[in-house]
Amino acid sequence: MKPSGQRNSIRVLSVIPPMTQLNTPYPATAWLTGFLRSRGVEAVQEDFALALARKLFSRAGLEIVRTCAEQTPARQRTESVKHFLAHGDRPAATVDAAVAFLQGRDPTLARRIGGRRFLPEGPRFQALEAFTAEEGGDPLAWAFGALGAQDRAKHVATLFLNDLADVIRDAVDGRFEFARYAESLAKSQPSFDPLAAALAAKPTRVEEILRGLVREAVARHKPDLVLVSVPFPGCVHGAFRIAQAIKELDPRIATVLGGGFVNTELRELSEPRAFDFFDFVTLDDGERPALALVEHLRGERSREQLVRTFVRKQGKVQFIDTGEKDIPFAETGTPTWDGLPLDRYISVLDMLNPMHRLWSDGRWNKLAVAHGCYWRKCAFCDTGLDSIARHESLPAEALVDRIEAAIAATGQTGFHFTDEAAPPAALKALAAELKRRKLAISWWGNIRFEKAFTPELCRELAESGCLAVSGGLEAASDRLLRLMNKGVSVEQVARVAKAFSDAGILVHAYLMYGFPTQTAQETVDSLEYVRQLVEAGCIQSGFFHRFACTVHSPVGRNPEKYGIELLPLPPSPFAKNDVEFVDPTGVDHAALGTGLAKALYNYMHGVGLAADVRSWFGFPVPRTAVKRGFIARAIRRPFPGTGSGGAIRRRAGAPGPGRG
Ligand code: B12
Ligand code: SF4
Repeated sequence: MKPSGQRNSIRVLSVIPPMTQLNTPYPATAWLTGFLRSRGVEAVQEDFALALARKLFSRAGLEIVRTCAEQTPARQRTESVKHFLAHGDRPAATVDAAVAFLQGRDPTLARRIGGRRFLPEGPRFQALEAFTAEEGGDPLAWAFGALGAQDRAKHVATLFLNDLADVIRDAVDGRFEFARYAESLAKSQPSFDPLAAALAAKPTRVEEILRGLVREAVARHKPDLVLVSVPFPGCVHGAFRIAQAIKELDPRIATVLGGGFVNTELRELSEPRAFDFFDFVTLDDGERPALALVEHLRGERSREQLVRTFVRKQGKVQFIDTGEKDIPFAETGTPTWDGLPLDRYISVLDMLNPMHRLWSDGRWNKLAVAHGCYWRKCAFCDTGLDSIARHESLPAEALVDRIEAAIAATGQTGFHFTDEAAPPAALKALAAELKRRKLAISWWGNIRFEKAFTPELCRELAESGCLAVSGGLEAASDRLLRLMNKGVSVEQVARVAKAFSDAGILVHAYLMYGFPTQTAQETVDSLEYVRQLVEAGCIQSGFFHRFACTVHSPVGRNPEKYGIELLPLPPSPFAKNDVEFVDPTGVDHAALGTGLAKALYNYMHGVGLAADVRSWFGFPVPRTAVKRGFIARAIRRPFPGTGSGGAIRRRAGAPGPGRG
């Protein structure tokens, strides 16, 4: 680190690097800024992901893109680039209007955009044509019906931005990509070499724009300490470019790296070159480590007294941790959105999956009902991480205080609870407190399909503003659910999901395939369960993820217990997370995955529900062993906890309700 000297007043700037979602700010800077302010620290924030997107998706931005596209040799021009150039001035002439529409600032443009004569169309629109034949010539009617003009236009404008993003990727910067939900992640980068090489290269035009934004922000805020948050692997490169730009401007500004990616993948960091960009790298919740850093820079704490922080000392990476306890969740303060341009976030509608839609469409205030997961036992999950393992609840009064403060600050009443699994007792208390204060909000988040979610509680949650819940049905097989210690059965999921659906709450199921020892028969059966769940109105949305073994999960720590053998990890001074394994079952999961995705996509649109599940795979698979009507019978049985509510009270605050 280049010492910044002792300063009494430390100004902290927290930043979100590109690319995160554009519809709403990623919450880390809001939480950290809110906390630091509550401790009297001068703290501000910037969202570079949004700022970069706004610069690029503008008339001026597209002029730059066009110059790069024209400079691309003709034979290297992709379809997207060719379309873009063929449209001449039209993309630049219409982009500001399309963005203003997606920001909700010009809703009357919906009819023109929805009419599909206004925005130029590139390859991304080809997917729509697949539906033309079925819908009598209107490819969007199947999704949005005759009405839904706003949604229809949102989808068209999103496809337009997707086309432009492809052009930027193909002609300007190969790394540029919208943040999207993916079935599985790109493998972690064990070596720092590719990142070091990319950072040593001349900045692309996209990176130049980012550097310009960094320069402006540093000039505006004059920070002493910059906290760079990296929630996902897709933000790593942007984060390092930001730190590089800061260090070039003023090496005395201390730079810190933290966030979900770091907490998950950099726990064993030993790569000294990372510290050419960052002075500090912290693990897990940021409140305590950031406060310690502020105190350090003020000269009130030595470097040896930092909390969960990697530093470089004499060329070697050293982990420093005084072992001080985290700030209790109830004392982390209320997030602040101050400084973020809340009316400029860009809602997109590119996935017609209803739950993914909530993730990328609309402005949601992000809070959590509790810290960590109260169950923390699932074998595939990173239960070794503090963000899951440390369960701490928050009294409903305190949560609703935060909700009220967020509404007052943002003027918006939509909430996404970012919990891994919000506890039923806490949600019940939340609903009661919202009712008591007569506070009208909308909210959604992750839950577990616990029996405690009785039809009665689901109705109370719906009344309190719950729009949607997502929860794990995972491999949808009772043998595998037991093996993975999920604590629910298929039957229980069906009944709880139905209770939510009957209350008018959208239900999304996280599904998994390729779990250790999963057979082709079990995969086919899981699809049959899913088919029946959709048919019976238990779930309206779902997504099949390919199982990935991580070093922090029970499977990664005890592979033999799950019948697999881990392949040795390459030496990894940098990121470490996924680990390859050999499953003696030898099933071709990749091939099965294609059929699962196709089937589920169609089911969510009410298509193909009557067909034999084997028909989705395109190659011979076993006939399902699941009885027809299994789910229909399960949901007819009386709900065990109906009307009691007592089961929930008994469990209040207790970790891990009993299994199934
Ligand atoms: C809610 C959630 C989602 C939601 C919403 C995401 C969003 N954009 O808002 C949805 C479901 C959409 C989602 C999607 C994905 N997610 Co997600 N998600 C979460 C979850 C459960 C909570 C995130 C959250 O909002 N937390 C609240 C904020 C405030 O916490 P935080 O960012 O961690 O910040 C705290 C600390 O990390 C620290 N901190 C943060 N930044 C900094 C910076 C500095 C300098 C310091 C000192 C401290 C610090 O302080 C903060 C306050 O304590 C986390 C797991 C978890 N429990 O954290 C996974 C997690 C972030 N997701 C993850 C992943 C992989 C994804 C996907 C890529 C999955 C996929 N297959 O597509 C996508 C990416 C989507 C995208 N690009 O936007 C991983 C990332 C791990 C990794 N390998 O990098 C996580 C960590 C889960 C995990 N362990 O596997 N996700
Ligand atoms: S319920 Fe969710 S967060 Fe909790 S251990 Fe299981 S998978 Fe992990």
